Amino acid sequence: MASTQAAAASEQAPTKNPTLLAWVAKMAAMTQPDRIVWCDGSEAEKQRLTEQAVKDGTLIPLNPQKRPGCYLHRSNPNDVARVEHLTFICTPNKTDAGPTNNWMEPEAAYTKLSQLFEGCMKGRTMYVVPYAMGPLGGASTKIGVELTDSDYVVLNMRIMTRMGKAALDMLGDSDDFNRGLHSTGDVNPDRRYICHFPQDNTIWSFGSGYGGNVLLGKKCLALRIGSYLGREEGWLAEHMLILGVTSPKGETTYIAAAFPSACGKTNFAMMIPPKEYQGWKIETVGDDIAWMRPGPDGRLYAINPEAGYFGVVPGTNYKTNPNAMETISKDTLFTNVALTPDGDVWWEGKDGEVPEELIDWQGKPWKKGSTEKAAHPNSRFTAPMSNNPVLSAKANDPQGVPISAIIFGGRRSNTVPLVLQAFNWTHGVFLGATMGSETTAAATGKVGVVRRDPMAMLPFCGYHMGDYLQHWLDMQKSIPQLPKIFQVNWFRQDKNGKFIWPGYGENMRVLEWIVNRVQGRVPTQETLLGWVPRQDQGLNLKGLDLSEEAVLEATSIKEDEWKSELKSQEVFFEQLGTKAPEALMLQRKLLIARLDG
Ligand code: TSX
Ligand code: MN
Repeated sequence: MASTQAAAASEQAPTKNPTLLAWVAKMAAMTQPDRIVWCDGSEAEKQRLTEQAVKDGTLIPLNPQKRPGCYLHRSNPNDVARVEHLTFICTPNKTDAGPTNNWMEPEAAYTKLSQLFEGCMKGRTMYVVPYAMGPLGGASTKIGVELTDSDYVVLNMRIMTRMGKAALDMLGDSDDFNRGLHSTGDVNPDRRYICHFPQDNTIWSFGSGYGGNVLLGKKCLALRIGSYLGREEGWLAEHMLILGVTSPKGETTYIAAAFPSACGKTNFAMMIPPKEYQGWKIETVGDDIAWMRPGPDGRLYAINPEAGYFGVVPGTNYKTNPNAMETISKDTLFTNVALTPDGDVWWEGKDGEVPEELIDWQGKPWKKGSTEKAAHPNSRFTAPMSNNPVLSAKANDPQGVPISAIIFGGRRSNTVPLVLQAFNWTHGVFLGATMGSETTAAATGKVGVVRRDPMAMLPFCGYHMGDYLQHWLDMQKSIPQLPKIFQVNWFRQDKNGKFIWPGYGENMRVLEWIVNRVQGRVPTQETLLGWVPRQDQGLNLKGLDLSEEAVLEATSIKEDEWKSELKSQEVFFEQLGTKAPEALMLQRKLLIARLDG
């Protein structure tokens, strides 16, 4: 049986790549699918798979007048988010994975998961999904092949990556591709594992059908395996949006920014400047992941390895993100949102009236006023980036864009001021390393607790966090024209718990200051924490309905808050043990000395 399948696999395969054929045959021998289908990424294939997914109930067609080309998918209610406790980095030594990752010994992991994969595709189809992370033909671009028994995964990968024949052509006969194996299995949380084998450039994912666990190009390859490869090869794989800001004079500055989840990365990447900024334009290169490497001119160049957006739906509306609303108006897959009687989708925080009646994300009738959420808080859209009205033309440029500034942000109700610039690269890495974000009601656990999330990479770093921070420090030597590093906080609150800074489009004022700083146009004020906007020649607040006290409060630096902040940072650094980089420990000491001095 196994050898018949191996023959079948190579017979219809649109490639002669011997490594790829042998691997597909081996995986098919283990999982024993009834059929093997090589995906070409064509329109005809999309139609065929969509029709089939509608027939088997995986997709519900939406009203073609209201949402042309859009479908709704409901995942198993036990399978609605990434599962960090079931995500493993499988390196020979536990210390290589570090204290912030779950670890399994590679052979033990292969053995354990082989038992789950054994025969799991009987009666099913195995899809072979070749895909490129990054613009086709780019030097930074990586090829992956995902074997999956889920048509939903294929249709999502088709949006999120450059999938099909083009990727296979780019691979040619090379053996340099990520080997991804996925089966939805029986969606049992007790038999769910997402295992990464960085040394083998391999990912095995079993027992889930949800986005981040199964769209292997995204968090698994582009961040966990990517960060590992980045360290080996001298580049950075980061959880960052990339945007271009163009001034009325036509000068474009490219910026990368890391924010933990629930801080509005997608909103920031698609932001519309306020009316006072006529002639300014923000364009999106990417909303989630940046791969950055030094370019021939000594600057740091970034590509967005993805081709689509897998964004959180609730809270998205024409006030918070009009460009996202346009992006998801057609050819979009919705997962776990509510269905309206007229075949449109609905979610908490959508514009307009709450409908009287809905079908909720679990497929049950829902009435206005219900205490249950109609859409799951982690419900998602999968939309092609080509739908984005402000997509940068550079999003498809294999060279990427030269990054002038890197921003680190977090959700902090106190302590961290609106914006500051790091004194230098090492200090900037310290700001990234000490990033923290307060938990929101949507997340599990307590509200308002600061979680350390260095560079927003805590769940996504594929090796030891201490080695990762050292790699960031080391990159200084290979980037002659270093980006300037900034820290921002849109989420500071007043005594009454009200957000002080209006955020959203008004963040353009902070962005303009950052642009002016990197272009060397404005003077600055030195503080204990870094350089901040001066009272004069600082932030442009023209037309902003915000009192002078509020601005002072949003930008204030309170020494007592920083003394407790440093204590809380210490807990994180202690976790890294001897791998906590010396240069960061010195930054910490300098800050303590400045505060005590
Ligand atoms: O995305 C956000 N950004 C960045 C936008 C470019 N959000 C949403 C975060 C959850 C995804 C924000 N929330 C931002 C922000 O800058 N700021 C805030 C906090 C805030 C919330 C509401 C108001 C002001 C600030 N104002 C009113 O509701 C009227
Ligand atoms: Mn993300």
